Amino acid sequence: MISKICVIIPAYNASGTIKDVIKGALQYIPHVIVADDGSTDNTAGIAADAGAEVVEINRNRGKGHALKLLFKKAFAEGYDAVISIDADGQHDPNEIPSFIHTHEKHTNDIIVGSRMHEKEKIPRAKYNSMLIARFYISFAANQSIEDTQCGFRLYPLSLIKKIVLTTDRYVTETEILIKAGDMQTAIRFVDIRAIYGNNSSHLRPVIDVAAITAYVIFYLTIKWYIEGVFPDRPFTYRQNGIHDMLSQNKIIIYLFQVITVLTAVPFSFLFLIEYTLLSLIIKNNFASVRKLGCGFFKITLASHLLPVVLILAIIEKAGNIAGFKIGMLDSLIEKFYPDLWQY
Ligand SMILES: Nc1nc2c(ncn2[C@@H]2O[C@H](COP(=O)(O)OP(=O)(O)O)[C@@H](O)[C@H]2O)c(=O)[nH]1
Ligand SMILES: [Mg+2]
Repeated sequence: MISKICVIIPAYNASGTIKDVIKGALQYIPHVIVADDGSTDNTAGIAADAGAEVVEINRNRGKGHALKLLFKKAFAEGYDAVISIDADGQHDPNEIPSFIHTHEKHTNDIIVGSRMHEKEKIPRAKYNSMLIARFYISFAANQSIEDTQCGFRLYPLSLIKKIVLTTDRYVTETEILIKAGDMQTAIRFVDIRAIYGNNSSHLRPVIDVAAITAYVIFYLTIKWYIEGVFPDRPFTYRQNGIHDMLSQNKIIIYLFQVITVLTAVPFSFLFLIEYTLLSLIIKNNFASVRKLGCGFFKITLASHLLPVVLILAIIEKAGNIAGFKIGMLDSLIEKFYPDLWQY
């Protein structure tokens, strides 16, 4: 059976780029749906003129909310899968066929665009943060995910229906990868171009990055609690299971995230002990980590190094402004936050 696929674009103040993205996508896929997220420019009008169906959100609620709305809309219109693409021209619609080809072979899998093979085109600080994100998100998703931060993806909607999405803004895309991977879905990648022009990002470097980090730590803590006490349990996500139950109330999530983030570093020692000693009575606990053969030591070390990374990043940034290049951070990150699945 051939899937019915549409393209979805969450858009916010993208009047300068949205037309080319839509026209480009329509060359390969007959239907494009744009969610205009309370833009203050003419994004909606330009998108409609370019041939897209436009859903208007009256005030800005962020990428995650727009994506969830677009999933529902595409599902209601009878689509089996959606391809999401950014509105700001950072993704080349001419690469849509790669997603379709991979989807034809692997209908149930998520396919994510990867820019990691174009390292030299990605701003260095961004690339380093992509490596650290990959290190942790891959653990949560039980597999190596090449590029965890790319918004150019193909999602099968039957899979999306099985996941309860509890997060907002930029966190939702990470939540989807983690929960899908942690319920045994394969996450594949296709190489795409890394395009860093002069487009400005809406991502708030501190708030949005902190929100993603807090969510990943929160998820991993719960996952490793479960894996620590159950034998042979590498996959811990179930719809409406413990992960979703703990994420139902916004205040509880915030409190829980603050607590898990603050206690993450000391607790990683606890996990190390649980990993080593509890395994004497619980066979194959931490099944997802154990199969990598690296033990908990690498995770504990990487987590304790995070404050060092932060300090070094600040020193290097100050150094750059003062006109000299230090460059210690790159090798440190490549060494301590590797892709453990490639070993
Ligand atoms: N609906 C909606 N989409 C957004 C919003 N912010 C960003 N996006 C979408 O997400 C894409 C990536 O966001 P961007 O700010 O460029 O992040 P970056 O590329 O990671 O720096 C954009 O091209 C938009 O398509 C938002 O507030 N609402
Ligand atoms: Mg962008």
